[in-house]
Amino acid sequence: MKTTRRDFIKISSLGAGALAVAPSLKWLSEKEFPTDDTELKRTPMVCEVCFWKCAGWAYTDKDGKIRKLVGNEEDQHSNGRLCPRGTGGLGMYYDDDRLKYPLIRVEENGKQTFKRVSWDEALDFIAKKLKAVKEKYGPESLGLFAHGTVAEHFIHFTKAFGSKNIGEPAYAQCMGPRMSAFKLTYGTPLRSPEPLDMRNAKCMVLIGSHIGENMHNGHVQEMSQMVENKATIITVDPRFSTAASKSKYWLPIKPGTDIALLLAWMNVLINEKLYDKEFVEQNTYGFDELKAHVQQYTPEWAAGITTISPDLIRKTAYEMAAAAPAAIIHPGRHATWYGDDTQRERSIAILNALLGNWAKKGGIYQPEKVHIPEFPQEEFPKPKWTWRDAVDGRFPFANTGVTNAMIDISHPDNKSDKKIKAWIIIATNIVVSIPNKKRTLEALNNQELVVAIDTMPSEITGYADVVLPECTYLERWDPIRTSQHRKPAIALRMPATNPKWESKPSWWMARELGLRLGLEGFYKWKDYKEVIEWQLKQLGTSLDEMKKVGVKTFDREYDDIYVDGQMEFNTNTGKIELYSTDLADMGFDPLPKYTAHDEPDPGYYRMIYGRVPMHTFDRTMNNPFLHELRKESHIWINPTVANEWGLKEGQKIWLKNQDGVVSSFPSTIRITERIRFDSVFVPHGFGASDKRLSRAYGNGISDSELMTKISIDEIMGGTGMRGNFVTFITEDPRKEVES
Ligand code: MGD
Ligand code: SF4
Repeated sequence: MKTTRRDFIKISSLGAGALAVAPSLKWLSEKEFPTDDTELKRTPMVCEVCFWKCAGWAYTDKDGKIRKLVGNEEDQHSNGRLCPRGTGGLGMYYDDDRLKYPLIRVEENGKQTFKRVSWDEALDFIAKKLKAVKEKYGPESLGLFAHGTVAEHFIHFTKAFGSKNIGEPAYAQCMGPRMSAFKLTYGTPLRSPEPLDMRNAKCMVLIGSHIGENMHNGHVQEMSQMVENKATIITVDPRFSTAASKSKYWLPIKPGTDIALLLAWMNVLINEKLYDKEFVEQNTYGFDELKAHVQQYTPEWAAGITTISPDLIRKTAYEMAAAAPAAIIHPGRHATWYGDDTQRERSIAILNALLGNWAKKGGIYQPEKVHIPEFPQEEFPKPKWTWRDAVDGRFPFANTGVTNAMIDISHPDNKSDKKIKAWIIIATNIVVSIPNKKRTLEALNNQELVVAIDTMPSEITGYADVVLPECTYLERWDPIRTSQHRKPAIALRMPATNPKWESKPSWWMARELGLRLGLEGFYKWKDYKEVIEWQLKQLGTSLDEMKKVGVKTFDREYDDIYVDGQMEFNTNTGKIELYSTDLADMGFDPLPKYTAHDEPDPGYYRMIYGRVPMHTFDRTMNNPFLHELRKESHIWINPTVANEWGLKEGQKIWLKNQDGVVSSFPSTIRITERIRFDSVFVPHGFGASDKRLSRAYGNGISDSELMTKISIDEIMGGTGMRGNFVTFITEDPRKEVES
């Protein structure tokens, strides 16, 4: 099979119409919006606008039009209230830019374009290509990139096909270091939603985690409760974030030096005997080694590195100690910063242990979740190799597939016989979410088949051979939501209305492909609803009941949400490993150390990035309602820097990074004391480059584009992205090129 370079198809003839027609918001007018809920039918839903997965209700009118989305009162994730993004989620359904039909890349008059095809044509094409790839390279040569709930349908398909090469940016570009660090320290990765007993906490440290801007619904609510309770919040951030504005202490740390601060806090707690002695004696391993190790990391030493005064370091350590065990160092979520991220997360894990907050009220509680029984099927075949066998022993503590390792295995410079040769990409925009787009595209062009399954024509679809339009979460069945919480619970997502245009749910696509590839044994059902009905029955409930309640909460199996005394941990020593025996065995530092990171050249500033409350990554940027709330990114610049450069509030500028990469689009600047002089803040998700996204296209600077320097965390494979530096360009750089 020949692989050709895939030109990015910016706009197909099919998409052209959508460019001109922005969806009407008129239907939201008061006159049209029924105020009497009795006219509306309600259907249980689980929000997919972000990973928090709040459960709620979709209200539909007699014409099948979805009118509003609200939270389910019984749901622990939302407590009956959706966040603004969740409420605006129906914009995803109404977006006229949505993918409407299956598309196949063809060449016409020497130019690549997409041709509208039938579902049969698209699926037959994919099945034929997958068969050929399997025969030539083996089933393991299929790689899956996935994100969100729908990932499950194609994980099932990929395993049935015979491959376990499955990766999610939600791991190696997000919370992977945290999961690995907690697994190494406590024997369990801290999963989502993070079991933090914030509503009972007396003190919380947010270190690079900006609750309020990252809008993790349940946590935002619990943090509000903390503010009401007058609990002490300590925010460590180079930026005065919304969370910082609600905090007693803001520590404007020099970016990249967080480990130094964490080590100095350990030094104070240990040397001033403020740690929980009894807890540490009963439950931890390696305290003496830790004590000796942190002697060098005094607050005075850390002050020179972090720019936080020794007094403030001590004072904040005393605050934590006074509140312990009802004190939490929040482990954060997007943790892939500088390449030593597992060690930073280990420092956080260790500090929590010194506060003795594991399984304590106001600390980290013990969650429970419902185990959903598997629908009867054949056993998955055992692959001959996985990505782990192809990376020469790197990333030994990765808990799951490492996307960037999969890209390496897919790349033309991979000389081993273990190769990925076909990609399925579902619900993840990997050219934006995985840094180093150039390498991703080189690997993509080395594939014999690239399939993108999305609801929107996001950038990645422009590089696919086949684009399959998925209907939104409001139009389909999906796996029953089960996630850990104070009480185990399940929630139902079912269609509130029919799929628009020719979009289909991914369970249907996966099954249809499976049947074409002889995988009937893994699809012993016709409709996913059957699977859900069967599972609900095993759990002692029914579809009828779930349609009425949406969320069903069960009693806990164990009465151990909080535990006193000695506990057993799933580590080599059975204890919380302050000193990690696993890391020592594999030649990594068993105790976290501070390492200095590169500094910017004069005239350059560290690019830090983060969230805005009304958007989730880039997935919501084209949503007509959320776009109305926040259209453009604003680059935060300190007034001293702005003066030096003669920059004015509201001016549009371009950014150039240390490798000479210039942003495709400009952004408006915001001059504010709320950011340090050595950093520039770029909100993530803006600056879409696909014109088919008629609202999101070109609206600001894409942080991803400027991330050409990546620091790999060898412990688990995460891609540190905060080592990039930027400078300012005030004149349109394209004009210079044109003239
Ligand atoms: P999203 O941008 O939310 O996630 O990055 P991604 O995995 O790319 O969504 C990706 C795609 O899902 C969109 O194209 C959207 O249209 C599609 N989609 C939405 N709903 C559905 C659906 O129901 N079905 C299908 N098939 N598709 C759907 C997230 C990742 O990015 C994460 S988790 C983090 S924490 C990192 N954050 C980050 C950052 O802050 N900056 C930079 N530069 N990169 C980052 N990468 C990581
Ligand atoms: Fe939806 Fe908001 Fe909940 Fe995320 S936090 S699942 S966007 S309601």
